[in-house]
Amino acid sequence: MPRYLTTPIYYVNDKPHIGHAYTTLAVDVLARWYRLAGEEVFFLTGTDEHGQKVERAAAAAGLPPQQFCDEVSQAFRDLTTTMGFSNDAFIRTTEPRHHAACQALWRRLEANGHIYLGHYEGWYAVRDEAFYAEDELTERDGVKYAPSGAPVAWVKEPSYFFRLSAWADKLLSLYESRPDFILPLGRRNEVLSFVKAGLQDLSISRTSFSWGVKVPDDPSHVMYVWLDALTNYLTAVGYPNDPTALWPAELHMVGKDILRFHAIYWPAFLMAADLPPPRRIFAHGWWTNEGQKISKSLGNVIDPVALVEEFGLDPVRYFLLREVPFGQDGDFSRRSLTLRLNAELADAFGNLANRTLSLLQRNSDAMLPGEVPPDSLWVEHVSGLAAKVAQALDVQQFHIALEHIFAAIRAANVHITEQAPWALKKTDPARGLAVLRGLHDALRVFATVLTPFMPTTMAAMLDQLGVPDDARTLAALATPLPAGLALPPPAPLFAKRELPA
Ligand code: ME8
Repeated sequence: MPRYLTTPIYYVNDKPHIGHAYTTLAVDVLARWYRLAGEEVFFLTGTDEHGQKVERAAAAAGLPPQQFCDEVSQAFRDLTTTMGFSNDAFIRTTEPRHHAACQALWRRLEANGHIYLGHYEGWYAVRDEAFYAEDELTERDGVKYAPSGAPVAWVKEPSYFFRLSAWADKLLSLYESRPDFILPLGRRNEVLSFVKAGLQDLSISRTSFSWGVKVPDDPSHVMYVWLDALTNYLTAVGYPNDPTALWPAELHMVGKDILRFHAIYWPAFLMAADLPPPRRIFAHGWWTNEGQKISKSLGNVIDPVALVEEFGLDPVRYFLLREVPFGQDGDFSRRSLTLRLNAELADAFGNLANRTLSLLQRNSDAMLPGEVPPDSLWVEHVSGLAAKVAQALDVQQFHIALEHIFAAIRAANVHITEQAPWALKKTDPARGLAVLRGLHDALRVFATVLTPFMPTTMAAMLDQLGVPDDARTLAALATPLPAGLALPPPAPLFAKRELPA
């Protein structure tokens, strides 16, 4: 069965920023890694287009909601190209198939006795599209705020409810029986204490606006946008017609801000509809920009398109997953990005490749020398590398995967300096060629395991290494390239940049 991996579907109230690119990038690297390992993947992303927040944004833009959604959704689709994402599908919640899936799920929940009609009265934050209890709020200048900083307003209207209160015990046993259902563990513990404190029934419909999926048989209600949004993960795999082909999802990647919806509401909805919960929900941290919270009002939103234009796509992809332990919050700075590009990509890795390949041109007539005996110290760093990377990526630890790769690159740099193959040409040419062959083998491993992180640059490096297209997989690493393979002239792949002040 293909590995089904998802990103959140992004609100179309505003154009995409670096935070959105980050979540999808993480899933892209996983998807590319598993494909490189010969596995089938279904990688889904898309846009969340209903609800009061989007309805208001459309009104502010002076556009009919559908037209507004079409335009902003297209910007998210364009981002997948800008960032080199390899998603297999892109879902929009305004698609008719999604309305049908939501209504089918609603009917199932209703038939199973989990929905009742009542009256909602309480606090709601449109920015978060979330309900809050009184004791979660703080007050400033007469305005009440949710923990996220979003202002809340009092809502009073007829509403359908989902019997969430009945699911606390079943959720707790789900978390207990599957310790890696929510990662990282710190976040899992937060969810656990929230659920242990008791759950209230959830309002799942609204009557005060109309931009949403209509409740079956009661069109004066639209569904709560989170019930609608979460259902996208089922719609995309054919629910209700073909619900079992790809379900359950292997991984929902989300930001920490929306973990509660994914780890509490979503498994409860699914279990109530007799469907299995997903296998894992991973909540990553948030980026700040040069030490400041990223917000539109501060005017410091990072535009991924401009960033890629300035630094190049692969350095940006690399930096985002290298800089911060995945799961924790992190700070974006142009200085750290430049430092890593210069020191790690251009110096440590790029120079190693360039020196090795230039020496092979000169000392080996641009041909790959024969196989090297695995006697050198650094071989131990390289031979098990793919397995170490696989292990880290299976638990979404991108920074650990990259740390393993760069430890091996550092070892290879020590090796080339110690062996000095440029000098061996005169003193011991056979050994000189063996050293270069060993370095070539190592570079092939580095470029292969880095392909999911930096697909374009690593394809160019594999070209320079003369690796045939059909040998660019993890499995192919076990087969040495033939001696005599022609090596094209090398060119540097990473350009250093001035450090910003
Ligand atoms: O919440 N740092 O959509 P959304 C890191 N439609 N990640 C960030 C970020 C930051 N500063 N800012 C945003 C929604 N993100 C719902 C989801 S899913 C069924 C519905 C990322 O447009 C992070 O992944 O507000 C967060 O969860 C997502 O963008 C929220 O995007």
